[in-house]
Amino acid sequence: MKKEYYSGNRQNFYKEMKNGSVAVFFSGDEVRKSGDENYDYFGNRNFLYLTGIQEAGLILLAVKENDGETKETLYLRTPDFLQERWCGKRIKADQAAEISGIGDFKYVTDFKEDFHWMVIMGKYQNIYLDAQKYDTQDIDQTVHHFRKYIRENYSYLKEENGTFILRKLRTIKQPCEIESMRRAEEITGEGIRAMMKASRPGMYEYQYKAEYDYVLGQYGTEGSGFPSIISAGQNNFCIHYYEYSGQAKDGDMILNDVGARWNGLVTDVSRGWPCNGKFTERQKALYNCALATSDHMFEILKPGFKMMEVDETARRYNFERLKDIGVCDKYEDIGTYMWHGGAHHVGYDCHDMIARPDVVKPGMVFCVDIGIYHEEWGIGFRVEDNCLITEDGCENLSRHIPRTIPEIEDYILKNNIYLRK
Ligand SMILES: [Mn+2]
Repeated sequence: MKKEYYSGNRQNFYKEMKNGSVAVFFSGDEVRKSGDENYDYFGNRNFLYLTGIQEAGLILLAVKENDGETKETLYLRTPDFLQERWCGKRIKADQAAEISGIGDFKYVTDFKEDFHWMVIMGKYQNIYLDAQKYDTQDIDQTVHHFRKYIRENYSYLKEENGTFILRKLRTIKQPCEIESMRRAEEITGEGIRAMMKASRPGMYEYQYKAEYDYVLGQYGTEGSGFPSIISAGQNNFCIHYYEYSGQAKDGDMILNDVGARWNGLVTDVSRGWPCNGKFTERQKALYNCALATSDHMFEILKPGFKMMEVDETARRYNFERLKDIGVCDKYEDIGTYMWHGGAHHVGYDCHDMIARPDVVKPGMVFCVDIGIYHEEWGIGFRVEDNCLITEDGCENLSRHIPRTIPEIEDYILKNNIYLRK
């Protein structure tokens, strides 16, 4: 991404700030895993959206004066020769300027004092923080400790919900974000095709995953946008399955729910196929219901469609298809076969943290995810694609990944070295 993109994101945020306010954002910290080892650092997504920088321990301070003028400073970690020798270089001001477009830098060790002298004069009434938790049980992060510190020491600063503004901004994808998602879709597709190429009865789930991960690894260090779900047979009945220990038996369906990340943007695609490359009559019947439902959704989705009705419309349509093949008689029973909804937004997060809109608008990207789980027949899979809403309709960003039964069977037949006759 260009630095103008990140500058633009910050300007859009500042526009939403009230005059006489400050905003403080944290890049996040490393979390201890065990012994002297940390979990991989994973930067705060909103900090990444605002700056393009992923490094632990940084702080972005922005002020909006009473006349509406804004000023921003990025606080960097102080150079530390030994720490950097062991753990890697810390970002320097010129590098940070090049990525983010920010022009003013200081060191994090100056932050507390700077902040104190700035707000103690009484010029600012509000403070914007990105402190909204997903769950009340979530552990406190740096921003929550900072909020406590503000309440104890500067209680006259009224807290404003910066998370909400960021969610609103992230709802509509910009052209460069959509381009990044297209690139991520290509890589995801190559990863899924690699699994199809290697598929055969007797293959372990971890081997499928290794095929997928190998492809992603060829494109850089961003890798997967979320933990991959890759399963076979009975394990397909666990919606969020991460064990990868099972083995595909002849006749089993393979389920995967995966997505590469590119420039921070994530995709989320599911494909299902028989491990032996040939759909049985029952697999065909169920798969075509899900596919018809998905196709129907891509035909009707356009600006103005009520977001609340996306899931419901898919469920009703899929029920009719399942009824046609004699699987489900009453709409009340559809939950026996459809275990999850399928219209979550995707972006910087796989389940993107946006402000859930009332109606579908151009530039939104969300999943159309049709899962069917028939335990009695031992068949479970989902067909999940990424829907970009355009000016007058929508586009399936993952359409190029083998999706119909002939496409999947042909692809496997032509490319699979184990199953090719
Ligand atoms: Mn998914």
